[in-house]
Amino acid sequence: MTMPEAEAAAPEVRLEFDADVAVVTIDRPRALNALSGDVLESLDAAFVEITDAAASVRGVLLVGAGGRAFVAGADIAAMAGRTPAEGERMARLGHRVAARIEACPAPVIACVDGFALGGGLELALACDLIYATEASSFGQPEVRLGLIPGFGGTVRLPRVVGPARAKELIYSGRRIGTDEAVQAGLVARAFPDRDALLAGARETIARIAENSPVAVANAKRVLVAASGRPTEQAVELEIGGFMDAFGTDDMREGVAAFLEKRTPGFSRG
Ligand code: CO8
Repeated sequence: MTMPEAEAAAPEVRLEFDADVAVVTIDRPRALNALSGDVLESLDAAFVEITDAAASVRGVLLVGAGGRAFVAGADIAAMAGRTPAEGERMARLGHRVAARIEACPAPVIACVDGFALGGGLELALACDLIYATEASSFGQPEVRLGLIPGFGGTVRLPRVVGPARAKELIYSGRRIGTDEAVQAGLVARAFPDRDALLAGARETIARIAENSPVAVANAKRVLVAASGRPTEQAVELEIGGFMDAFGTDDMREGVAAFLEKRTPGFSRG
């Protein structure tokens, strides 16, 4: 049966603005939201748009549609027969998306409900926080396909869970549940179901939104830039960000408000 025109054209990545929260939904449930080239390009475009609207966005939720998966990895069907040069292009596109997420001034929460595997886990690792439902699962199964992680798994996973656990996960390709992912520090908070997950993520963004958007963006910039660097370089980056804070109206306002025992009126970013 031919798909109706409108259904065939339904976007596989949706960006919605709900007050000061941006929601990015990967909606390709028939392939468990696997990352095709089109999905990655659309994610890239969505994060460019969010960054352009930075002044009115206090947080971003990244979710997978369909109730079974956040993202089950890169699109395996699309990888068959690819050359090394095509593999490189694919990995670079994935890394461009990760860089956009890290460059987005507002914190991004990966809301995992279901599978976060391969490129799906790597996408979540590029976000600031991973929240998950209790029934979710995580893994880097690339070696089972003769591949290796190509979208940051060898870089960000060891930083988050430590090299030993990252090696064990990457070499074995085994999947872990949310409990183990929380213990490993991969998942920041677990929730009983999807509704609680989304409510919890929104609550965190509301809490963040009480603070100076300039300071939150400054902290994110330093955290991202310092990650994985030697201590002396990381410390210099922190000093630079701390120094920058002294040049902001929000710092004057925040300190004045504390001293005057009132609620600060921060800028809109
Ligand atoms: N790519 C394409 N299609 C997929 C993918 C995928 N990664 N995962 C699932 N699907 C499809 C299945 O083919 C199936 O389609 P169909 O109904 O047409 O046969 C549909 O989704 C449902 O999947 P299953 O029938 O397999 O569902 P199960 O409940 O039996 O199993 C699993 C769910 C365990 C998640 C299973 O689908 C699975 O193992 N999927 C593959 C997971 C995986 O290996 N991911 C890693 C991929 S490689 C990768 O991510 C490399 C990262 C490098 C990125 C570089 C830049 C982006």
